[in-house]
Amino acid sequence: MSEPIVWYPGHMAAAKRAIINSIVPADFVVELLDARIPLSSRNPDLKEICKDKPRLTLFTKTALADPNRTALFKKQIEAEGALVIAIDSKSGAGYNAIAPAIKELCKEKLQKYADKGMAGRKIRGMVLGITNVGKSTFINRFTGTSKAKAEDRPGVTRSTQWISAPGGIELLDTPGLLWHKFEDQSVGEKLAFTGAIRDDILDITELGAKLAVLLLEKYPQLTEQRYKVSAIEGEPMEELLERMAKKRGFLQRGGVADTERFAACLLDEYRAGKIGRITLD
Ligand SMILES: Nc1nc2c(ncn2[C@@H]2O[C@H](COP(=O)(O)OP(=O)(O)O)[C@@H](O)[C@H]2O)c(=O)[nH]1
Ligand SMILES: [Mg+2]
Repeated sequence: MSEPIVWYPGHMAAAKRAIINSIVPADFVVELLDARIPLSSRNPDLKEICKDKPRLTLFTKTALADPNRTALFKKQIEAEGALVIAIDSKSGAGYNAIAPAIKELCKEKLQKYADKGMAGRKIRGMVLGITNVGKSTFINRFTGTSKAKAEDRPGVTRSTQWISAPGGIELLDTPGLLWHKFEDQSVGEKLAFTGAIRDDILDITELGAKLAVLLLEKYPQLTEQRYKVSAIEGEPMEELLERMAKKRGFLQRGGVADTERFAACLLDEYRAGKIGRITLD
């Protein structure tokens, strides 16, 4: 058995403390979930961090996710009483609904400001979510600026200043938060597949093999179409990866499958949405 993925470096603990401190002046919280793993990308600490602040939940990267699953998970989270909007920050899908939803969430506060003759006062929202979920990209698109730093590499957001959006809304970018123990190992793995955990601390070959198994199980048609292999019952995952590498022509000298290079390629292609619209939760 492989070691479970546990990733909670010191800067994550510091980030959590910083967020708990800076949430005080926020009027509301925007929670970002990756539509490809809406449950696994949910931070169970968020309730503790947000306390009773009104919360808007956004599903990001919906263009990469299975639309049927997105609709299903949206309903499921809405059933808990949350306000959920599915967006994609590349196309801008869903963006029109965001400002009205924030105003609705902060209705009482806005009314209070109006009653006190402070109608122009801005409402402030803190943007929270795991590394790489799309926080900076969302803030930049929503505010029409490029002040939040979007990075392909996880773990690089630096906490900055409140950024103004049209309509009297201000947003604060935050560093990505992961949590200490993934209650179930598959959560850690899914975070790694989608790119929320830095690759350089992981065994890429093993990760690629696990992703190959999961893809064939959940989306056999899309996976067979792209990689020209189908599942063989009882086959060890290393052998599946070897077959896939060979099919793709990833060979080392002597005709041995280059599984490490193929694993990296599989992860890249999954993350880029090249296999199709796939949700892993
Ligand atoms: N397709 C797609 N890619 C996105 C979306 N949002 C963010 N990304 C990409 O995901 C990566 C991480 O985004 P970033 O905003 O830096 O995430 P952060 O760590 O949460 O701030 C970048 O490569 C973005 O271009 C989205 O809605 N759709
Ligand atoms: Mg960021």
